[in-house]
Amino acid sequence: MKKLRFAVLGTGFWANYQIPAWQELEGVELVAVYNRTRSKAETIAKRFGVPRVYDDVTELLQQEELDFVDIITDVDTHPVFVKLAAERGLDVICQKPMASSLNQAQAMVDGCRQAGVKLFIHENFRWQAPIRAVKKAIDSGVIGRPFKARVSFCSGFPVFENQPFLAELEQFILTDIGSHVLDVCRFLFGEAKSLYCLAKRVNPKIKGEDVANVLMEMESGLHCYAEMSYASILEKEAFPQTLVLVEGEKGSIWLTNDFELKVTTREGTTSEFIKPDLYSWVDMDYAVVHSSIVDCNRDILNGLRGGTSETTGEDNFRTMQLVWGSYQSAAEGRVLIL
Ligand code: 89Y
Repeated sequence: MKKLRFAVLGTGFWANYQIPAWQELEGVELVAVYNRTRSKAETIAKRFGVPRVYDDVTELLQQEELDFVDIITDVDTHPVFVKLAAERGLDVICQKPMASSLNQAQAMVDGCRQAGVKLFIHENFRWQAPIRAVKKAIDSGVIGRPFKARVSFCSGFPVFENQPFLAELEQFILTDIGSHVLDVCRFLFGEAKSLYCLAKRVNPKIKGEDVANVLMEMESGLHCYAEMSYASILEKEAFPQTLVLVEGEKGSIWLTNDFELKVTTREGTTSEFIKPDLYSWVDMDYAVVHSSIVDCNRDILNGLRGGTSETTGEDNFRTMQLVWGSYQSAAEGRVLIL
């Protein structure tokens, strides 16, 4: 099978993991990297054996013969890079969060559709092994029909040390973590029909909100509480785990700290540990996220090759509606009917 040739745009923190995750897969070839600071692109190219380096995106797109681009830049540049790639007829993968407004996200989806190219969003949390195990347990029917759930990402991890620009975002936790957590809610429980959000900033040194609580009624009737915080000093620091409690008519499923998955019915509780694959290149602080990048990329590669993929632009737009709907609900202090 012909290898798909691609370029990576953006060589910051996440490129250090997305590139080796691609290198775990057959059938793709990374031929060039771009960064506006050339030396950063050179460092990454050297580390991962990438043949060519650019500090001008247009020049890269003119010079290289590509099948797709993987955009791993900060959110502000997503619309412009997606547009440039789509205009050249290239399929596009774009890092989450898709865009810094719902209008921009809509324009990206529409633009790619009109250009006849595929758009995928690199949304990896739903690909984490423990989250997949929760989904499998729900689908097995062991707890019966789920009626209530809590999906939590609450941490005191010094996230601004690795990703300093996060402290500068006017809209922080709902875009950065909400885009993951609300996507996990959709993956596990389907679409939401209403939501109510409360948000606040606790850390005075950052610009945006670092606490958000979103209560949704899903189309199935399930009540889903998504809580996220980077101001939580807890007995057990869980970063970067998403903890999930699902209650059903016949029992409950609890994904708790250290990847422990417990299933409780009237007969008692069973427990197993769903650990992520530990590739040599993962940063142990982020292991469960970094490992899931391989599975996310594999699924997108299937989509690029003409099969299906879960995290298309259209699908992720629905997650974006929850993110931006949460801001609207918090600002207006009301339940939003979706
Ligand atoms: O940017 C975020 C992400 O995608 O996963 C965790 C993170 O690095 C910090 O919140």
